[in-house]
Amino acid sequence: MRVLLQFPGRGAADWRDAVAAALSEATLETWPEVRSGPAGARPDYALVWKPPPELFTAAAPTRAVFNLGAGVDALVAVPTLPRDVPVIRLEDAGMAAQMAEYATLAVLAAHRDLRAYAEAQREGRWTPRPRRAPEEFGVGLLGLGVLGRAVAAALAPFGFPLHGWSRTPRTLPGVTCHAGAAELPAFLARSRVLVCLLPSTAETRGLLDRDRLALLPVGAEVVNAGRGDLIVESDLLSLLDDGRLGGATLDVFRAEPLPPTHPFWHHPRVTITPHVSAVTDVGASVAQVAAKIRRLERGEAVSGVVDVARGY
Ligand code: NDP
Ligand code: OXD
Repeated sequence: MRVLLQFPGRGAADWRDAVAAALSEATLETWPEVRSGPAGARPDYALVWKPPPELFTAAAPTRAVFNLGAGVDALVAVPTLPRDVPVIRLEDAGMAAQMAEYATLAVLAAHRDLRAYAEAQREGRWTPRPRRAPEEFGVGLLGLGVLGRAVAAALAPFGFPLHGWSRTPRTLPGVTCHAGAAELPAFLARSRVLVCLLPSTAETRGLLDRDRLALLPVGAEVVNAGRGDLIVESDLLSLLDDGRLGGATLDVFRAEPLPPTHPFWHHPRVTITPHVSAVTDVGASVAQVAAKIRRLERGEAVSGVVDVARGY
């Protein structure tokens, strides 16, 4: 079995070592090194993260493409992506627990008014604020996939009314589920904190524009850990500036790294993290990919197969 691994930047050696150990029976090649070797057989499997188009032109896999991340927006945008083999993404692989922590941190900070207390501290003001009952503080989960469901489970003990929104109707214990465009306004109106965990697709890009963000309760907090292009950034900024929205906790951005001159950097109501809400765990990811390759080799079905036309 031939496996081609491509992982850009820091961490490439860790991936190579982990794949070599987990799939010791495979002949492992790496991109771009494989390009300068003798032209050989096509790989059976390609394990990639944001691959360049030339990779599939030079070495299209015959069995499957594995995306070394949960979101496949960068991969499905590659024009040379083979259409005759399945594209398989990471499911959880150590990310769900991290995302649950990140979202819980942001929701609790919003519920306990930490932004207002930080401002009071900067001004040397001792200003207690009234307690807010959790049962009156709705939390909206935009996306009820692997990560959205983990966040729902983590938030359950705190007593916030939980609302969820997905493309297809879902049933989740303790979550009032909404689905489709028609149910989005009612969902947004109940979301005192909105946690965005949608993939970036043709349908979701720019979803959170001024009109939709304005449906959130006054003072709402927006938490985005899905993809930056779900939000129209200028609309978010103007709603923060005029006080319609209370704050934003942002892990993902249209341009990453966030450009130094971007107004988010110094906005008093914006908290920034550099796309670290759920980092890829090399060991868990490679173990998942290796297990799926073995299933495919036995002719068995695997989960996490991406609908490329749908975009996730
Ligand atoms: P899943 O595919 O498991 O879940 C996606 C969810 O989004 C599903 O509930 C799906 O609905 C819903 N959805 C998709 N399109 C629409 C739409 N048009 N309207 C309404 N709902 C929609 O993905 P994961 O939970 O594993 O990951 C979600 C995203 O999180 C990734 O795509 C990635 O962009 C991001 N991510 C960010 C990380 C970070 O560090 N910031 C780390 C990992 C992932 P349905 O249930 O009906 O299919
Ligand atoms: C992912 C990510 O999609 O790290 O896995 O954002």
